[in-house]
Amino acid sequence: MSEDKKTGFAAVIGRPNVGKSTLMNRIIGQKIAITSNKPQTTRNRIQTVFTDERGQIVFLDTPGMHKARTKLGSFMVASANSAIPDADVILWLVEAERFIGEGDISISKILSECNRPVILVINKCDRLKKDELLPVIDAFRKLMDFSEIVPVSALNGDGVEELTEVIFSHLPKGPMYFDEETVTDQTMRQIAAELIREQTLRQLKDEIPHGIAVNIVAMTYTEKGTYNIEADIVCERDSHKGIIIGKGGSMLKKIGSRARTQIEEMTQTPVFLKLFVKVRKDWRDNETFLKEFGYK
Ligand SMILES: Nc1nc2c(ncn2[C@@H]2O[C@H](COP(=O)(O)OP(=O)(O)OP(=O)(O)O)[C@@H](O)[C@H]2O)c(=O)[nH]1
Ligand SMILES: [Mg+2]
Repeated sequence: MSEDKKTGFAAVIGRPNVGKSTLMNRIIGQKIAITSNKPQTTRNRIQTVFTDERGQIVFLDTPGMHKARTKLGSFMVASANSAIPDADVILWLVEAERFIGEGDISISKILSECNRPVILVINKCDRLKKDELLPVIDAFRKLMDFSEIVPVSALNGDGVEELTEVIFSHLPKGPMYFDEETVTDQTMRQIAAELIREQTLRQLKDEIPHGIAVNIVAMTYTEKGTYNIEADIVCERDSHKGIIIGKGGSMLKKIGSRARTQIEEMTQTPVFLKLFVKVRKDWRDNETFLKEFGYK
């Protein structure tokens, strides 16, 4: 009987780069959200659905909470904040290794007033020695009251099943929100654009990838059973364009071939990918461009 199942929304909140998207991908067992070692990788709210015999958890992955310096940044922080009232339970993800900073204090202020159970998830525990965990727990406990505290490693999966059980224990009983086949609200086009942007984050250095947007111009399924994709990599300055293309086109080739492999894995279909690099000066502060690139 579906009435015996637990179902609800779990928002994954935290500072940039703490492993929110890695954790969500790990629990659902599929790569939907892109990840990188650079902060501010996720820019939109991404919904994914985990279903098993216990019920259904609808995860809301969010951009990292930070002090916004651009209109894109403000959009990202607003997206993260918007997930809180939509959730039945909040997962506040923190990094085991890092000291508590101003960012954590301001997140704790928001969450202590949200009237929802907050689970403190201490991630990246694979980097900690056993006796280093207790001081971390004590430090966060001083900030606010938590419903639960769960140490995990999103990277190797330690503690993730325990966390899933804890999330279910905080969800109400009720009918499922989605059928069992539903995994995400993201379209294939959106995921393809993100997989291309992921490679720009992974291959390019410094500030350049933060000023990149990817726009899928065309994505067609051909009679031969392949996908033909044309996409623009949009950057902020002429000088960035040259770096993205690289010597003799080498960087763009690398980004394209790695992104193609990832898109083929997702679609289980051969992919032909054509990439173009365009400049839209300071697009991160331009409302029209932000809308055009899906940040609205
Ligand atoms: N050692 C270790 N690294 C991890 C773990 N979880 C995530 N990472 C790494 O941390 C980095 C950031 O991971 P993301 O999942 O992109 O982090 P995020 O919180 O979604 O970041 P934003 O989207 O920028 O807010 C990546 O390099 C991950 O591989 C973990 O449990 N252990
Ligand atoms: Mg992320």
